[in-house]
Amino acid sequence: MDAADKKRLLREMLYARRFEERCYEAYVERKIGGFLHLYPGQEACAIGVLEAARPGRDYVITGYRDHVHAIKCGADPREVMAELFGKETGSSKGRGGSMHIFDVKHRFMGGYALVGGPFPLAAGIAKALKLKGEEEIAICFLGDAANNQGTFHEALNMASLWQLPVLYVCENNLYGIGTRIDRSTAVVEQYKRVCGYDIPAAQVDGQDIEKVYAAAREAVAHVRSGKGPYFLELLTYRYRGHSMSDSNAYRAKEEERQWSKRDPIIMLRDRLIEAGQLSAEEYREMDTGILEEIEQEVIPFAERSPEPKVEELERYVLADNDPWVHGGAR
Ligand SMILES: Cc1ncc(C[n+]2csc(CCOP(=O)(O)OP(=O)(O)O)c2C)c(N)n1
Ligand SMILES: [Mg+2]
Repeated sequence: MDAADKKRLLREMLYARRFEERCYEAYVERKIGGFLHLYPGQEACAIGVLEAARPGRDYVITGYRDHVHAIKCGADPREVMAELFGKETGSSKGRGGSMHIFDVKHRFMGGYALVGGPFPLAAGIAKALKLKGEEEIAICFLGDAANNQGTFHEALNMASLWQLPVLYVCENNLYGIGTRIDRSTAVVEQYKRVCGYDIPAAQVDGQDIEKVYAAAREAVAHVRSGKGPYFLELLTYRYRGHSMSDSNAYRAKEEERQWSKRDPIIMLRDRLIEAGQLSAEEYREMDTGILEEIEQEVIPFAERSPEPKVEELERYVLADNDPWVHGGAR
């Protein structure tokens, strides 16, 4: 990566941070309702991995902490914010909310509330890609607690057996809601868990975007070359509670302090400044520009967009439920 690429990644991570912080405020202002899971602390994971792939062409799927993944795939941040505001212009027409961002045009396949739900879907997408002989791959992000779901083991077994082009990326932030990983999981180092399926795996520092990018390049190259699935574990940390309804009282303040010293944005910023590739002034301008963009383009778009119409409540429901609704035969 050259200096220009690193600066772009710095901007993308800072944008993600500011976007998520603004979501927090909008939630407190009651402009966003329902569930909201934020991403600060983990920015280098989604942005670093997808930088090594072909965002917008490769198929990406994740859980409910999904805004940044969608934006890196090419989703319009205004449409993501409008979705959070429950508006018709949202990426899921305001029907999905934070956990169900979806952007088929950019091959962002969601956004799932069900822990473990995306694993078999990713394997299915990869199976389709293989059958069609496509060059694209599937990339499935997951949490450390999600790996205890049965679907994880079922999907990885089939992915390995059929040598499917799928990359599983575990964002290990050490917690599943309020439960620390060593209280829920027998083998805490997640990359070791996939040896039973003969899937190559690696573990890397998820706070250092250059390391994430380098590891992801190898992982993506492996999968794209037809050698079957790969599992990448990223060691990371979320700064906020699990969701907006989590008071975050279960973590030691000292642990939080230690992780904040390894902030992915600050680490890359300082490295660029030390190398003489960025000035403090340039960084401030970058930040101001991002804050202005969010305040002047993203938030007003979401605010001014119309609510979905009540008459259209049943529109976009996939099943043909007319007979049920109109009293027809079962
Ligand atoms: C099938 C299912 N079981 C339980 C839940 C409740 N739940 C929501 S998030 C979560 C923990 C997931 O933690 P992790 O996979 O580590 O992801 P993180 O939130 O840390 O990103 C649980 C158990 C759910 N959403 N779906
Ligand atoms: Mg977790």
